[in-house]
Amino acid sequence: MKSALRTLVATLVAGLCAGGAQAADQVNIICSVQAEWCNMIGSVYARTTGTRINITMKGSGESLAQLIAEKDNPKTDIWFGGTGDPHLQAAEQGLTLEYKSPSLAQLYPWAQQQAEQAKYRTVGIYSGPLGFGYNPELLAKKKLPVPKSWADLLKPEYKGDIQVANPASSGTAYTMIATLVQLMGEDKAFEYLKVLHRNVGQYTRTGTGPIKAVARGETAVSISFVHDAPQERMAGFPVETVTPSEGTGAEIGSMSIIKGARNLEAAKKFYEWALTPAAQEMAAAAKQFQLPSNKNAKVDPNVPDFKSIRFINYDYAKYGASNERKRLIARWEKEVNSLPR
Ligand code: S7P
Repeated sequence: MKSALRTLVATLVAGLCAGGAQAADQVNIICSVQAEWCNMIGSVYARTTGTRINITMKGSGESLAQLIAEKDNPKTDIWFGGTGDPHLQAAEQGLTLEYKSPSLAQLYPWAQQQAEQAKYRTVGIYSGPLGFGYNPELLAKKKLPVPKSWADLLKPEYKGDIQVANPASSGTAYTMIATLVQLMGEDKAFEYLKVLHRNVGQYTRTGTGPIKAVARGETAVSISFVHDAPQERMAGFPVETVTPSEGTGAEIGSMSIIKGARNLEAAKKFYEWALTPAAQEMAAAAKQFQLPSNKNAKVDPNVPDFKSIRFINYDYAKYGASNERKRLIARWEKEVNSLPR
């Protein structure tokens, strides 16, 4: 792994030198992927370009809240990663800058479509399917079957054994609500969420919390992105994943330049670099297994096999719209989260 990283750094240095890249000042990044990936891109880019990289780590929902709070005096230049819906919402609210990358043609259609829908105020950098994480040892101990469908999660035997994040703070949990609404129709989805609520032991703040809890035996089942499991398995924890038989949604993890960025030119250089295959391959080097958006990036064998998953036709434009997102989260707070468990 170390020698692979050395080769990657050497390739990047060579590429940047050949392109005549100059050291820029600094880039302030809010990073919404996991810490290992944030740290790797930050330190590799800083070392190879001399740019000072300041990273703040936050989940997607919380990043959007920070950018709204900073609107009149932005302290952030780039928002890297996190579920696509809040990036679309930020675009719609004029928090992010229109920028049409010359590399767009190298990206998969879903990543280009994310950019077009946002009028080029964001771009897709990875994708990953929503599913369930489970701890096979804990399920066996509790004599519980592996849940295979959304319907299974409502069975009383899972009471208290399911974790999912709170959609008010988490883009992952919002992806779940939007997926269920598209799969079942809105009223049925809310009936579903009310019954699911009885089985939820804890709503976590961040989207990655539940699968970490599963891995550590704190809960048996989570609703999570399935690409977040291999890293836990590699650390020796017992965690498996499954995607629901009725169909599921996928995130388009995105990246945006902040409108009013104080380090705009440096931010654009970082943005271009982050779309290159070499930069995107760093996800797997940091044990993060989303599907990269650049068609030329190598796909690690741990990346979920999209062809074997039943996907809904997720309407990113509709569910990334500010009013829709706010309305669905408010409805969840009022009709679901207020109920006793
Ligand atoms: O890096 C793992 C991942 O699941 O976390 C991102 C996101 O920050 C989750 O945010 P929330 O805490 O708001 O749910 C995902 O985009 C990414 O795949």
